[in-house]
Amino acid sequence: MNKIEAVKQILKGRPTEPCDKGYAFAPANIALCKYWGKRDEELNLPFTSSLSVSLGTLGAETTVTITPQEDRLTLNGEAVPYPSLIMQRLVEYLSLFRTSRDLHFHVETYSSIPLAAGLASSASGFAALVMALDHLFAWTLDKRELSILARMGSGSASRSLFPGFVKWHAGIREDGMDSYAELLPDTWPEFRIGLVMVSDAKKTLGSRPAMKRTVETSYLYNAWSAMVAKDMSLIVRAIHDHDFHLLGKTSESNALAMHATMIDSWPPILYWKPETVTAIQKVWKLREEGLRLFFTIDAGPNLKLLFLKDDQHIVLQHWPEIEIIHPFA
Ligand code: 2P0
Repeated sequence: MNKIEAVKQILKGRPTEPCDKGYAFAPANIALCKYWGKRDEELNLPFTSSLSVSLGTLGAETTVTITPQEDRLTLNGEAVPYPSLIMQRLVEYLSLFRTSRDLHFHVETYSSIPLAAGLASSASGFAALVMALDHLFAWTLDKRELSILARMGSGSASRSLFPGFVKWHAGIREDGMDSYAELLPDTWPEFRIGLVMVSDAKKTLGSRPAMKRTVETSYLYNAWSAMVAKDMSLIVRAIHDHDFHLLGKTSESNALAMHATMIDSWPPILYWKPETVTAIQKVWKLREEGLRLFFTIDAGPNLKLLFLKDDQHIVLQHWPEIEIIHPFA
């Protein structure tokens, strides 16, 4: 099935005339059990399920209106020019929802994600966009359907429709109708994330081609799905029991295993800088000294520290410059 058919299936019988304006907010998210590798690149269907925590008020606020001539994107108050990769991806996505050839959209987005913080903005961007479109057309889709539509913009966007802990079910169907995210009922107000910036340089390889290369060439990737199945059940249990040690340990080891599959690819993929390794070793040393501190790393060089409220002052002594996120504030 292609994207157009999948969108048609979801929007069957829904209104096709836009109202004046659609608005939505969606949070950014960080995966504790990672999504890495697609079984279908067109629909962004993953091989494995993943689990994330949303970042509270950090994310994208998007307004969509109708405009003549061509689609426009205004990002944090500035018009994004054609041609650019971001416009190309946006126009291609918006075309899935064009109910007539001369219908065009003006997408205005404000992102509160700290610039260059090494957080993916595509997740909150596509999630906010799809909810704003739902509002614009008055589709009144449920979260499962919205998650499926967001996933077709960017896989991790499927998880950005909810606050808190979110599980994206990989699904097994070819049409992807069982590949969507759901909110876990548990909250954890003491949970904290610290963003350690070791580099704000633009990455040389995007996560899309990096995932593809890993799937095609990594020998270790064969072990990834078994690892995810085990990690997923441990993380769900840790969240439910508020077992921070189990959560931190499993998330850190899951992130390291994902990077191992990249290093094992050919040509090898290594997002880390020397400063990444220095920061990893600093976490390990502090942990040996008794601090309850773990990390996760996405497709980039920066660390996301995982800790609890009670240890925030100690973490700040060691990293005075970091931004601290309260996912449940
Ligand atoms: C994640 N990442 O679970 C993983 C961990 C990066 C490392 O999801 O191709 O931008 O749009 O589906 O969602 C980044 O990949 O990829 C990502 P597409 P996406 O958060």
